[in-house]
Amino acid sequence: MSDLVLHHYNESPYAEKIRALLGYKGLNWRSVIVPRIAPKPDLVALTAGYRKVPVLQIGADVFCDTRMIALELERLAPSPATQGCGWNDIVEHWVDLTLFGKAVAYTFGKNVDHLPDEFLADRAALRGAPLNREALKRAVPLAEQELAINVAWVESGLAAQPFVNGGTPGTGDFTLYSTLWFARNGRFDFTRFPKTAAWMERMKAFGHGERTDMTAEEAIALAAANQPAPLTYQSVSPDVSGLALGQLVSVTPESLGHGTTVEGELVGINAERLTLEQHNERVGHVRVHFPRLGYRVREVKAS
Ligand SMILES: N[C@@H](CCC(=O)N[C@@H](CS)C(=O)NCC(=O)O)C(=O)O
Repeated sequence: MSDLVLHHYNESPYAEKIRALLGYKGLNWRSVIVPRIAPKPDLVALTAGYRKVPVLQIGADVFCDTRMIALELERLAPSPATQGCGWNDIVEHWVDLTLFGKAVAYTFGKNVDHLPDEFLADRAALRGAPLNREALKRAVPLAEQELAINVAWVESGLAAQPFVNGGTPGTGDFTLYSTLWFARNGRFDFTRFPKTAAWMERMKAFGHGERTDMTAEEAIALAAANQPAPLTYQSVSPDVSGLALGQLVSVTPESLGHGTTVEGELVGINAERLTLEQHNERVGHVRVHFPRLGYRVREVKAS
């Protein structure tokens, strides 16, 4: 049975990034389905409060954010490699900051009549700003136009090479693929972009690896039965920002993170990642790992 437990839901594009990466690396995994909206009591018991998906659990270690998960998967299964080329970071950054928002505006706008009120209220809370059905519908033509301009860049890039990364796919390919997969689920027309459409078929052909269902209770029992593994990286303490091991810190996603700050004792930190330790009755001691990129970390001062 696989040690890898992915907490996710099927419709999530960021989860699709990791499912496709698991497929490319030929890994087996266990699947725990998380609700699409808060409350998510089982997930947050494991994550110190982080509610987004996907989350990867290995025993009593919990990896939040696809960048962190991709780093861990590369460590566990270095071949075929997906990290190491500088363009991957640039592509991921462009997708996360620019393209993803356009794909969401397009797909949500197209499907808004099928989205329940509770879903829109939940996402509005994450944005810290209201979401209005009519405004979402009105945003579709512009989002479609902007998506098309961005996909045209991809189309010209893919004229020269089979993958964004070159001859084989890198993390940039997986991030871009999952965002365009989401737009395709919103019926974005890729027939205008044959090279991109063919690349998407190549990415899809990697599959998802072998997936076995697991309940949230089983995942929590697994965490409770294990101790966190020794850290696999060297901490730099204090780091350049002055944060030091042993401090109580808060971690907040930079985007769509309204009301989602988590806190814990800092037990590992360097320029790439950080680790919080937390304890609760349901899961015992767990370590929660975050990337530095995309998160604001602050010391929590005792009041
Ligand atoms: N930077 C995060 C983004 C994750 C993210 O935004 N996930 C979406 C689903 S695709 C989410 O969690 N939305 C709110 C929710 O499901 O509660 C990552 O790379 O994992």
